[in-house]
Amino acid sequence: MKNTAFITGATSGFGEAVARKLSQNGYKLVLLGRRKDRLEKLKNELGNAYIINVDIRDKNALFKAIDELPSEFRDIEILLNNAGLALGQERVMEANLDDFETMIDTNIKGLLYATKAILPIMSQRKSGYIFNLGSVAGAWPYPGANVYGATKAFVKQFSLNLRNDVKGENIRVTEIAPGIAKTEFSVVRFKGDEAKSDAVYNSTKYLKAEDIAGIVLDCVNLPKSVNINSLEVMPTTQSWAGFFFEKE
Ligand code: NDP
Ligand code: 8X3
Repeated sequence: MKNTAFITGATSGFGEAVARKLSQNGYKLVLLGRRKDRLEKLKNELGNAYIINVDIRDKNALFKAIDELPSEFRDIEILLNNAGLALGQERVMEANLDDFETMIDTNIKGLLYATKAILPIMSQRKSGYIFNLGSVAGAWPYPGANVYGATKAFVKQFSLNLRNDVKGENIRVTEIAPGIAKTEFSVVRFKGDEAKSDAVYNSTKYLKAEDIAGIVLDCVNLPKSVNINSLEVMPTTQSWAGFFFEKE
């Protein structure tokens, strides 16, 4: 049995797929998310897993849970900082300020809390691999991505800066920035509006969560002397729309 992989946002999408992939490859799992029923179902299916049923925005609960990890799950080798969301796609003028705060609190602050709580364990072990889920939206602007894209730009730059801080610690850091991928992402973004969510994926190809899980495993299996800093990945059918010019 290998060491432990700690996965935030393990109840669906990328997190769930990475949990399955790493479990199949012999890793023990710590599964974090808010939907307890899903965490329990996954744990029962995969075995050798420990559940942390907290909201990642709850700093105290998160630190306490990590502090109280059973000894057999404290050998954390992989951290997948994945819990995150977009809410809405309106212009800043029409968008909801609470949604902005939720994205900032989850995508930025939640990721920081998990990193800060788990890094000392990796430093002590002098071994680890941190994956941070960014997005193409962190590098490429598109209408309505305003705050979501900005949170992912934070993830990109924080990941690069973190590499400086872990010098000498034998800890790898990779930002994975996916393009369009069919998960629960759009249902969440459009607050349960299935028609709007389906329209995102209609008549086009998209990444599957398993594609990202495969990439995570490929990175993990690279020689420990190799660090992929940033990895932007799109379906072959996705590219850029170009600049927009207002015409007089
Ligand atoms: P999903 O909606 O399928 O999964 C999101 C996961 O994050 C869920 O497990 C959810 O669990 C968890 N989560 C959200 N908020 C919280 C919270 N406050 N506390 C704890 N867990 C939370 O989407 P994806 O799998 O697509 O998204 C995963 C990551 O990938 C996100 O960071 C997203 O921004 C990013 N991404 C997604 C892309 C896409 O097109 N799908 C493309 C690029 C990046 P629960 O609700 O049970 O708490
Ligand atoms: C999710 C991908 O293009 O919807 O981060 O922002 S996108």
